[in-house]
Amino acid sequence: MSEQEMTAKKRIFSGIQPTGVFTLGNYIGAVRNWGALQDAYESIYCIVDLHAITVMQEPAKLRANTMRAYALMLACGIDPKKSVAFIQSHNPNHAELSWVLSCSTMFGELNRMTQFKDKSARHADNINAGLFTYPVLMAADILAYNADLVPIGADQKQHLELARNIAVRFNQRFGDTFTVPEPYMPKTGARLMSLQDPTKKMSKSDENVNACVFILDDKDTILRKFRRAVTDSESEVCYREGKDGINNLMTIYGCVTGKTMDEITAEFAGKGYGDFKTAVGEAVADHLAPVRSEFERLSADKAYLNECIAIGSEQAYRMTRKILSKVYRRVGFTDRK
Ligand code: AQP
Repeated sequence: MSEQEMTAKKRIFSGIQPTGVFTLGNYIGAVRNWGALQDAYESIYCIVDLHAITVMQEPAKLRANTMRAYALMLACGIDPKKSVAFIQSHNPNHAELSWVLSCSTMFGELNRMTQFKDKSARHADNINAGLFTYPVLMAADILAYNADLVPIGADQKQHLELARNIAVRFNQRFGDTFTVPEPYMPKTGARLMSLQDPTKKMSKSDENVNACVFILDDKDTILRKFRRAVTDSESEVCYREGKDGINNLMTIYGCVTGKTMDEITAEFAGKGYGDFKTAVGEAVADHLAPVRSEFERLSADKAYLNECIAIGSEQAYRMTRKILSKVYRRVGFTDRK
């Protein structure tokens, strides 16, 4: 892409944690849209390993998971020739900007974040300061690129709102510096729910493996997980309040087939939940099959992956250095000679 073409386009930024194989929720809520948006936007996507260590990680496993997440990101459709695709810790500007922004973020704001409350309840033995300041680092990730748009699932909406507030506050105090980013959420599938507890979001770190479909699961596993999905004691496939399990399965089926809720209801009229669950499993497995085979192909080519990571990290560093220098001047730091 030429320099001119790049600057004419709006900028998009998003990231995903290497805390495990991506779930169907991560894929439908976020990563699938990244690929779809990369022609229309100047796109920057990264594996956010700095965020991952806010919960306990085993170092060797984190390293392997980060490489796997990078390969998965490409397998989901991110083309490193069209997008800047890199690993967050390879660009130190994220962490540097995060410190400056943390001094423009109020304790009370961070204390209201629901993800902090959820994660500190789940990791009561490790409520570290990084878990608390996670949203500031996320703001730095986005603002360091002056991104216009951030594709996210619904669970990240509150964090994005905070990033916007931080940008506005900084701009008011120090003069126009940051673009105030907008969220980009899919119309359906912004919040896929656990298959075992449909009142909880589907999460890759869920201890119950039957709660999520991972995008590398084989067909039999996918079918089994959907057959075991928790539903209700009725038998009618229709989208209605109180039918959380069926609503979630209908959303998933709609996202992978493009069918509307009315079409799905008509298709399964008079059929039981068993038939419906099998159909959802089949449709998801078929939808994910090309991602799985592309992942296998890419994983066998470590040299290619390492080259893409190196190029992406260098591009990301260059894009953010200018903004960081501007921030340093604005807050009153002396020039580095
Ligand atoms: N269930 C979901 N439905 C729709 N979108 C989702 N996302 C996550 N879960 C769902 C979106 O995926 C992107 C990447 O998420 P992340 O890895 O940065 O962190 P997360 O939101 O905390 O996702 P997980 O899977 O729940 O990770 P763990 O278990 O490690 O905390 C984000 O855009 C997110 O909105």
